[in-house]
Amino acid sequence: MRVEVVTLFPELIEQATSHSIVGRAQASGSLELHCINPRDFTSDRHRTVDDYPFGGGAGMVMKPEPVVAAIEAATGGDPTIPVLLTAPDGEPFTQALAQELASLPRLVFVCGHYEGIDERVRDGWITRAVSIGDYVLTGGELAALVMLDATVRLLPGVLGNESSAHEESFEGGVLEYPHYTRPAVFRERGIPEVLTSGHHANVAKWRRTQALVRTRARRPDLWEKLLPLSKADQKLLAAHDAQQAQDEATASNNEATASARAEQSVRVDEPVSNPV
Ligand code: 6GU
Repeated sequence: MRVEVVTLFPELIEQATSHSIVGRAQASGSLELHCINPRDFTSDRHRTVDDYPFGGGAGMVMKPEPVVAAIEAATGGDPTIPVLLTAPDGEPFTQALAQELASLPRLVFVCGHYEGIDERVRDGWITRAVSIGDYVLTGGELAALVMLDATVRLLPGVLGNESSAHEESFEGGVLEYPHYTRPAVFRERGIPEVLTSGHHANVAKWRRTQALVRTRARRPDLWEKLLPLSKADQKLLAAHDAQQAQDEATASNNEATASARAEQSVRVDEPVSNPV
């Protein structure tokens, strides 16, 4: 996959993509990444890329000429290459969009800056605007990096273990199950027994149960979309909830017993008042 990033801060993109998995994806040829700086497409002495907003108001707006020239350099004028603008008012970036992007041979990210980009650029040269969440960043570079990272890890051969891209949170609409590694006891904390049982089917059931329970507890929005559950999932969840209820009953019973014992021992220890 070939990706062009139109950015006023190419060093930020280059630095962040030169390490780890995205760095390796470039070294192996799975990803070809280029940065294009709108500042290189200015013709004035100050290499001006922004200007005051028509109508007044706070902040600066990115001038259309250098950005469009940079986009045209990025696409080479090929109108079939999607051009994504990072913008807080864009459509939400999701795992599904990452999958879609990962299937493309080429892609251009345009990193918005200052108060925004001249609306005519959006109208004429942007395929879609995308946001990474409901908060405002100082610039689009970190958002583009987030989207690029989520996309690149889905490219064939980029992750060592092909299944790890598919077992994770959001694939299949559930959060991921908990993970443990050695030592089996860390600072008096053990691990779920099933994981050392060697019983692969039970491990798979436990993991699926944990994924379901976590999704229900932490992400009611995802949970709603998961309903109705399959018969198999219903069974796992019912067994989990029954066990949980039993554990809670046992715990509260133990607590009652302990406090009754404590009560009794207090009575025994109480100084006996002198009989009249
Ligand atoms: Cl894509 N850009 C900016 N500037 N802020 C954001 C964003 C994008 N997504 C969330 N906040």
